[in-house]
Amino acid sequence: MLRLATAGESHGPALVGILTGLPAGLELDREAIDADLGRRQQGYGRSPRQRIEQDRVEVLAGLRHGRTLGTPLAIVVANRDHENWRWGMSPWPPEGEPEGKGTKPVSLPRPGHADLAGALKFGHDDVRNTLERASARQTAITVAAGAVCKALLHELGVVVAGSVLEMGDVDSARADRDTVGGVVEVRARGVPPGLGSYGAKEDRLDARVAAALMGIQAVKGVEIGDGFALAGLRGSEAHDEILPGLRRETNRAGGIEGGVSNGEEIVTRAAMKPLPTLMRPLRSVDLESGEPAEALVERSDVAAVEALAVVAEASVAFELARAAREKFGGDSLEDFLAAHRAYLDRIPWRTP
Ligand code: EPS
Repeated sequence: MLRLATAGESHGPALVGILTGLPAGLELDREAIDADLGRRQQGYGRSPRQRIEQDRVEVLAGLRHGRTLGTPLAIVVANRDHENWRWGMSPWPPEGEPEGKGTKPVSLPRPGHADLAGALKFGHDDVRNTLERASARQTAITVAAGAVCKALLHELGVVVAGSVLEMGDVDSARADRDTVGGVVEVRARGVPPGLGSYGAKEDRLDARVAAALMGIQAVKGVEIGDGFALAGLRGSEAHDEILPGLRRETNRAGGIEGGVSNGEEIVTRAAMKPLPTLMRPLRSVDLESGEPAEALVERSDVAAVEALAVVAEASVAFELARAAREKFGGDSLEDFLAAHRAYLDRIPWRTP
């Protein structure tokens, strides 16, 4: 079973991930992983933070001479900005006088951020104890792990790609000290039919892909294939007829029927709300005094829609790799690929 456990605060020392369930013998390309980390940092509307960070993956375990060992893969992405938060984000009680950033407690929750709900839930007096982990900074590890999953999927001939479909006008939003959101799409080609299952709701591939996308910061809506538009159509207009050779002329289902991949391209979209840190803050309440106040203003992005496309791509790649590991198993890459080949030989399906 492929699993990813992660940890790390936005301005703490580093982001960490442990990926278990990879087969042995998978070749990883450090530059390909770093290239995806770099793609995530780009795009219109990013905060000046991205000039401080130059995300690179470090591997601490599970890899030898560029090939997986079949044991847990431990990955790290350092937070270069931690240098400016050494006192404020010190994991241990800090020594010396307070200096740098993060020394003063935050008590002004931002509407739309995890600030208020997180502070209430965990009983934090300092909202920073919530916002540091809730920050989308942690998506760097998702992308590094997703790049590893893309390498595995590549062995099956599967290609996953994210792109931006829509985004608000960053220039005018920045001038108005406001933020914008947008819509991204992820497509996956070469996915064999039969990933996921209708046997239980948690096994359904669409449910898993949707959960993975909804798990990304600021995502408020997800659809598979034509999604919400299908609700207004008749059945005769909504489904993808099956033609000789098991060919389809349409793909309104987005490559998943009954929670199982049907061999067509997987198509999914995610809607991102405008980011909640506004330079012209919304009304809030000071949690210390209980009095009306303006929400916290601190350095942030105007938009991160292009970054979301990369994070969504990585998240879908993880779910597809997980479903492929379940279906084809194998302790080594060779066994995994042999099972994939035997399956495709057995079913009446055009191979990619
Ligand atoms: C984020 C706030 C900003 C973003 C951050 C996500 O952080 P900072 O306050 O340090 O500028 O830059 O995203 C990243 C650091 C990143 O690498 O994506 C938030 O509140 O979610």
